[in-house]
Amino acid sequence: QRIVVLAGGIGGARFLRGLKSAAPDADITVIGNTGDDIHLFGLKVCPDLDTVMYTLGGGIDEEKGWGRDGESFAVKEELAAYGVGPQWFGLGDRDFATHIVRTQMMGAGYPLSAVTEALCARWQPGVRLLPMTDDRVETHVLIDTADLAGSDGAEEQGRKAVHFQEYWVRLRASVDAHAVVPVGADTAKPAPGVLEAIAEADVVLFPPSNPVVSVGTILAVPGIREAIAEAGVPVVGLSPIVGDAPVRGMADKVLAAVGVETSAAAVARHYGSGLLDGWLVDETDAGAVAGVEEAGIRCRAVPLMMTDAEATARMAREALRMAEEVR
Ligand code: GDP
Ligand code: FO1
Ligand code: CA
Repeated sequence: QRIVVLAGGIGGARFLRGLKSAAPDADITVIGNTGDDIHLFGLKVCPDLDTVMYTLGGGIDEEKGWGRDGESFAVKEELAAYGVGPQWFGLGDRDFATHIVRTQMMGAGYPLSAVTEALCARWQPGVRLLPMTDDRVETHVLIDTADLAGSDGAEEQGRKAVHFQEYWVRLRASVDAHAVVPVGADTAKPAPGVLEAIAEADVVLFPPSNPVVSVGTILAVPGIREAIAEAGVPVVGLSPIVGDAPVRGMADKVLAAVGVETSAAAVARHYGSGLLDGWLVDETDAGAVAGVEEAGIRCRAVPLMMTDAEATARMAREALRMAEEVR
C-alpha cells in the first residue's frame, strides 16, 4: 500500500510514528512543510523536516517535540557572548551540525530534496521524506506594529510582516495574526517526486498537523492540491483541534487569520469536500460528526490524543479504515 502524508512538525511526526507501526509494510511518502524554514547565522534551518526526520529516526527531544535529544547549547551561548542573536530561537549544538551539513550541500548546488535524502541516509526514518518544494518559501505573518513589544504607541501605526518563527517562537502567537502569507509559494514548483508520489498513491492522509501553516502551506504550492484532487484516491484527515482548541501550540491564532473558527468541523469545511473524503474528530467532538457529513465529508469520532504509541497507532488504523470505506 502506498500512502502519502502531508506533514508539518510535531503533529505530523508523531502521527507518522503511529502510521509506521499500524502499517509496517506500507510504502510511506511524506511531503514535508518547508514554509517554516529560516536562515539563521548563515545556516538554513528546516524545523518541520527535521522534526519528522529526528522523530522517526530516534533522535528527537521527546519532551519538547523538536530539536535533538541530549542537546547542549554551547554554540548559542558563545554567539550570545558576541552579542549575536537571535536569542529567542533555541538552536542546539547537535542540531547545528544538521544545518551546517544542509547549508554546505546547498552551497555546493544540491537541491533541498537531495540534501534531505542525504540527511535521512543517517537517520533512516523508514519513510521517503520529500520537501514540498526545492524553491524558497517562507511563511510570514501580518501583525499590527502597535502590538509589538517596545512599541510606545508614538511610532507610526500599521501592519508589519514577520517570519512565522518570529511570530510563533518569539511572540508566542500572543498578538493577532491578520494574514498568513506563504511568500514564494505562488511560483514554487513541487519538489521532484512529489506529484509522482501523489499520482501513484493508494491513499492520502492529512495528519493532525496545523491546517494553516503546515498542511495549508503544502497545499499552497501550485500543483499539489490539484494532484491530490485528481489522484482519485481516498483523502482522509485527522483533526488537530480537539474540544475547540488546539491540542498543542497556537493554531487558533492562525486559523482566525484565515477566517476559520477553531473547531474540528470548521477545519474539515475549510479543507472542503472537494479535497477531503474522510475526517476523524476526537471522541469529545462527536457532536461535530453530523455537520461534517452534511458538508459531504464522511466523519467519525474516535480518540485522537497521541498519548502513547498504541493510541497513535490506533488513530492511524482508524484513518486507513475510513479510507477503505470512502474508496
Ligand atoms: P508543528 O509544525 O510542530 O506545529 O506541528 P504540526 O503542524 O505537524 O502539528 C501541530 C498540530 O498538532 C497542533 O495544531 C496540535 O493541535 C496538533 N496536535 C499535537 N498533538 C496532538 C494530539 O495528540 N492529537 C491531535 N488530534 N492533535 C495534536
Ligand atoms: N520552537 C520553539 O518554540 N522554540 C524554539 O526555540 C525552537 C527552536 C527550534 C530549533 C530547531 C527546530 O527544528 C525547531 C525549533 N522549534 C522551536 C520548533 C519549531 O520551530 C516550531 O515549533 C514549529 O515549526 C511550529 O510550527
Ligand atoms: Ca511547523
